Amino acid sequence: MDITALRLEFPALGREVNGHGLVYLDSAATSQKPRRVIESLTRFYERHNANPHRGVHTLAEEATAAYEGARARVAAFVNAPAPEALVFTRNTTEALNLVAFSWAEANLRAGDEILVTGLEHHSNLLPWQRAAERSGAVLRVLPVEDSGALALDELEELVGGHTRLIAFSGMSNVLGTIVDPAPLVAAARQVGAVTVMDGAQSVPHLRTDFQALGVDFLAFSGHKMLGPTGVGALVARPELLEAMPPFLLGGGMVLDVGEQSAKWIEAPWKFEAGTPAVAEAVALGEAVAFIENLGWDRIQAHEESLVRYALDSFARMDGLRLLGPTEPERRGAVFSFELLDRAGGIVHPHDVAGYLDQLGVAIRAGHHCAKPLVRRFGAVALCRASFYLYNTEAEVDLLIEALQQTRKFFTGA
Ligand code: C6P
Repeated sequence: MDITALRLEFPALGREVNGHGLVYLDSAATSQKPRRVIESLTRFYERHNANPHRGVHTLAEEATAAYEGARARVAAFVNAPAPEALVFTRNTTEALNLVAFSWAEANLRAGDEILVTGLEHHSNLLPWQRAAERSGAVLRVLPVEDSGALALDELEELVGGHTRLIAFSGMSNVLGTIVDPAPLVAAARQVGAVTVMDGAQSVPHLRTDFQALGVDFLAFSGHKMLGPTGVGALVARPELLEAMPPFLLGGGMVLDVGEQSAKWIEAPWKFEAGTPAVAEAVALGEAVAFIENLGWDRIQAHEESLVRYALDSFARMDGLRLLGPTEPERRGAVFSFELLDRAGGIVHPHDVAGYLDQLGVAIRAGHHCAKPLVRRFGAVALCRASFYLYNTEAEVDLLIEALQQTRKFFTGA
């Protein structure tokens, strides 16, 4: 992959920050966008802007065709069974809430059980806490081992006749752990439970085949995979979507409305009440075309070699505690760590991130919206560097140099 040429397609990567060329290592929070995606937003607003599914004039027809074309493109990208199996949402969070409200309202009863894992982002935990509260169901948690892997040997004990739903993320946004859905899907099938996969971190980095995975629901966000903010997706088995009541109610999702009652249109449109993020959906279609043109084999090979290189580099650095799997094949390019002083104390992650920013290096610091997981590893906050297809080994070197300088500044080490 010609990374130098590729990087030129991302205008933001050419920026200077505090007198240094930007080293952007925060793609797990949101990725940068290629010019092709940015231009597709402008093109839509300049030429085709209208409200889809609500008009017969030319621009309205064009907007509808562009929006539905984007649905077909994004659905094919994850091998959904049909375009109609994909509901456009604002992001992963909204997609997961949709399931936790709509599916749960129709299916969960007191005494039922929901299983989540200890790796979850708040977006795949809080909606299930609420669903449990509302229905009287019990929320159980599959623990995480010290290695960052799920404690799968506890699955048999935690999944039983009362389990109705298993929710898990495809890749941890903190530890980088890649989760194999197969044992979770198999356990759910044995007891007739449904599975919900949070693909916020996995879909941008790993080829994803919804049908081959065998999950029932898959959620992801456009903005973490080169697309714009404000659009994401829920992919689901069509028969589940058909049986679920709508989550939000309003314009664009009704067959008929009386003063006291209403009837819905079919899925996915019954879940898309109100004017959708049309330009953003179209731009997400451009983002997936960009990824497909690059090719998954090349993208994954590049990221795998970055993971190996970064793991070696972190291992050679003094005073750094890295969390998550140490085997490169079991993790993505998301690295959470602590910088230690000579007495084994911790340099506060916000100090580290602030100092790195002075050197042009953008990382994230904090609890990464996964407080129970961060606490599980004895921390309240962590530094996190996350890489994507446009990052280079030279940027790993720049990060390590900048971290050494940071450690020296704060600890004298
Ligand atoms: N994680 C991060 O810096 P939204 O915000 O809805 O697009 O995605 C939510 C979400 C859900 N699951 C996982 C595993 C995630 O990593 C995220 C978003 C960002 O780690 C922002 S907190």
